[in-house]
Amino acid sequence: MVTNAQNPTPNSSQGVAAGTIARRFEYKYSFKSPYLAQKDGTVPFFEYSGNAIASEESVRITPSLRSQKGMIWSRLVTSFDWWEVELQFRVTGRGRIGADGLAFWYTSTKGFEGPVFGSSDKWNGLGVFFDSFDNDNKHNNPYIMSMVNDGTKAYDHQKDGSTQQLAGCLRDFRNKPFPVRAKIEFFKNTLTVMFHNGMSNNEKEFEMCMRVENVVLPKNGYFGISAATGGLADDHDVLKLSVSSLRTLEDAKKLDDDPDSKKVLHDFEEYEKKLKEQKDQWRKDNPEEAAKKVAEDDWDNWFSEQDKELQQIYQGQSAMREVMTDLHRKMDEIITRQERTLQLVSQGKPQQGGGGGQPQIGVDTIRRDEVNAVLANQKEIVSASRDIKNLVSDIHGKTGQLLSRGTGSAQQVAGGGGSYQDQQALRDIRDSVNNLKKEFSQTAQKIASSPCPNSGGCVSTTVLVALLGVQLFILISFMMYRDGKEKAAKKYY
Ligand SMILES: [Ca+2]
Ligand SMILES: [Ca+2]
Repeated sequence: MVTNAQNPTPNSSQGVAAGTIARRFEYKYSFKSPYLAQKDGTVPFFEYSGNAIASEESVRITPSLRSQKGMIWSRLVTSFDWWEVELQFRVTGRGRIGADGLAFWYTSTKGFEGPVFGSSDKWNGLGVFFDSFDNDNKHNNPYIMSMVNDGTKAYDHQKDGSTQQLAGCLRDFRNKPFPVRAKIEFFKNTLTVMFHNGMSNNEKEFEMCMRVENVVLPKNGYFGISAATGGLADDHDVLKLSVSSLRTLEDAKKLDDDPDSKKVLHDFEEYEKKLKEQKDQWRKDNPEEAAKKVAEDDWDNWFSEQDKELQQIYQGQSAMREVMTDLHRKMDEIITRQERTLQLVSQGKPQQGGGGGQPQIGVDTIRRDEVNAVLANQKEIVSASRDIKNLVSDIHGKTGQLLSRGTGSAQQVAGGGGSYQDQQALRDIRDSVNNLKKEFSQTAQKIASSPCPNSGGCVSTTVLVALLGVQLFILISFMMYRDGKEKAAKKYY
């Protein structure tokens, strides 16, 4: 939908301070599922080539066959300076390792078929690469990186562009239960890439991948997505490319008064109407598929019956994550408060008054009992994290058992489903995760209610880091378990 220029979005997870920018959806540079492609296979305002195929659901940039290349480019060159792009895609393959990867482009001219993730080299502008295959054997793929080129540099494939990158982050984007997402924002020469790992469909779970200042890109350009496969192959499916132009509030106001802008809005409404008519017609023609589509929108239907336990684990993880984010925010608040207090204390340094030798301290002093309270609180948190540690090693042990049993009993248990013991162990893991969740919320509450008036005594960042580590650990344990199970399952094919 159109976000009107005068309504800045309250999204605070963005790189640029919220409330100071206005977004406007640019439909002529965007596509999204469902009803992405028209009946004749065209995608409005876009052109695709190579091995790319567009359907109502997505644009398959490459199918999972060897040596494929595909791309899709916006037909129009941009007419705005700053923008934000939300990209939603899936990279799926049967192997533990896939190739080659997917690239997002903003370049002064459209790319053509070439060696850089399906598109041409020596581009002028920005490339954000989702690089699946580890060419330089540094064990650091899948990797997300950005590279700016002025039209002279050749991408160093053998080194995964490691010496040419602007910035990057190590994130796995293959074979996720939900589509992964990236928000690529370019505002006032600052490039920000946020990434959503597709472990849930929770909008809030974007995390920072990179933020680079003083980035210079061509003033006008084309948006494109390309992908390639090599000896190994993945399906590269793009479900959504949503472009919004960004403006300062002042510029947005100016635009609002512009009669041309009103026309754009009117055109968009017309376009939306036409699209809706097409959708209604499609629903009438395909009532069964339409019903299926409604069902797919429901979270529950994303998982099969056997995967219900998995779903619970995902949901548990998601809830834990939210608590952690909350904790993090509270820690930030506490740190700010501490800094302020510190300042106050240093301003109110002992003054040698004429009366006695009694030093006067600023208004906000620390009393002994407060210090004691803080210390006690900290001790409690440390013991809580010790409990969490024990729980995690417990989970680890169970996962190990499960793994060995998974490979051992695979011969008897046909094609997945899992034995009774597997289910029991899974249930144990789930219970442990739930316990952990409870612990986290308790810890969060404790921190929130803690009297934390002054410097020195508060929860150290080490505790927070430890908590984050624990979270990571569970994820890894779970992955190990899942991989083990997958391996066992593969023996039947
Ligand atoms: Ca690579
Ligand atoms: Ca690499």
